[in-house]
Amino acid sequence: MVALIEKYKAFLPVTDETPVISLQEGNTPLIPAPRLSQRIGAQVYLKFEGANPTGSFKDRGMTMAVSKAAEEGAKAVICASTGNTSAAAAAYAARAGMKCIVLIPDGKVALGKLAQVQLTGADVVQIDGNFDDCLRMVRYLSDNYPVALVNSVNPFRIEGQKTGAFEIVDELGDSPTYQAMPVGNAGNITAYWAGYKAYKEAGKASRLPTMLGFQAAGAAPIVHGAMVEKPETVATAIRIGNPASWQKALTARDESGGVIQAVTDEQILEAYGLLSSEEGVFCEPASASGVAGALMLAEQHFFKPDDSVVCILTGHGLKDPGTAMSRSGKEVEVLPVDGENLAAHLGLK
Ligand code: AN7
Repeated sequence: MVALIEKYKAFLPVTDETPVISLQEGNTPLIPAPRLSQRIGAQVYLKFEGANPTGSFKDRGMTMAVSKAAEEGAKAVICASTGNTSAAAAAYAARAGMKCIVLIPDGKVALGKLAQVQLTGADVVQIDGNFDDCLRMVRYLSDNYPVALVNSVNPFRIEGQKTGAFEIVDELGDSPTYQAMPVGNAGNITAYWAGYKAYKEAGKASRLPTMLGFQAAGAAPIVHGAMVEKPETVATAIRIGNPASWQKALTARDESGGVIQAVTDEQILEAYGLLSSEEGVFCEPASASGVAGALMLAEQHFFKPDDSVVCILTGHGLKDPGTAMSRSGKEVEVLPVDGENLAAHLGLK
């Protein structure tokens, strides 16, 4: 195994002097999805970013951001987060021997993410506000105190996240026709678009994909063209009302001839369930919003049978056990140790 930074060195702003802080991130599976392909009427692949070391795509950006912070001599990093950024920052900071400070919105971070961060010993503070308030605070603190900001406003984060696009092209042999993904703070759509463009320029891809971004209906500032004061969605990872990379997301959309649309919580949960029950792939709710969006577009006969559609599943399902339990709507029963009774109960006889 080779660190992401080493593998894609030629496309990243690193030198031989850059210390590589790596957890062997990247190289995530691109899983063909036959049942979804049938539903959508195109060739659907799932880029399962949950397979990264901290369980989300954030590791791609964080290996870069923390390596560059180490190169610059930083002793501490700070981030605002809906959960996944903090899990990645805390892990890579631990690896680098740096202090990590995390600001999270009050009560809205999924349990798995909080558990990960807590065990690293990072300084975690809940803010009496939402993600956007947290981001304002970490900008203030990093502007005024000696601590490196590792949110995606840090350009090295975007650089690292471009590698997701590189891997897809390396595996498919070219860019897919479409890429569908969730949009929160809009760093990832910005990064993927930059990655595809860089690869095309280098002659590694012959074409660019059309970018399809999806926000949760209760947190869809880019779709509505207006900040959302109190964003709300079951997909807490993308509960963001004022995305930092707003303009860059519009550029990715417009240059690629794509769309950024809203999907409801019910559409997100429906796609989340289908991914699990029909494809055996367990992602977190926010990650399912790209698939929900592709399903919605398919209803309008948007895709052609030969189109390839890569859906980025940004985070692992284990990040948010609470939503999985409540969506299943089932209690696990306790029955006596009795073979015939079990057979009857399970419909085997
Ligand atoms: C699973 O962790 O913003 O549009 O603070 O965790 O690049 O923000 C997470 C975002 C999609 C949206 N899917 O990506 C954070 C945070 C998952 C996420 C997004 C996030 P961006």
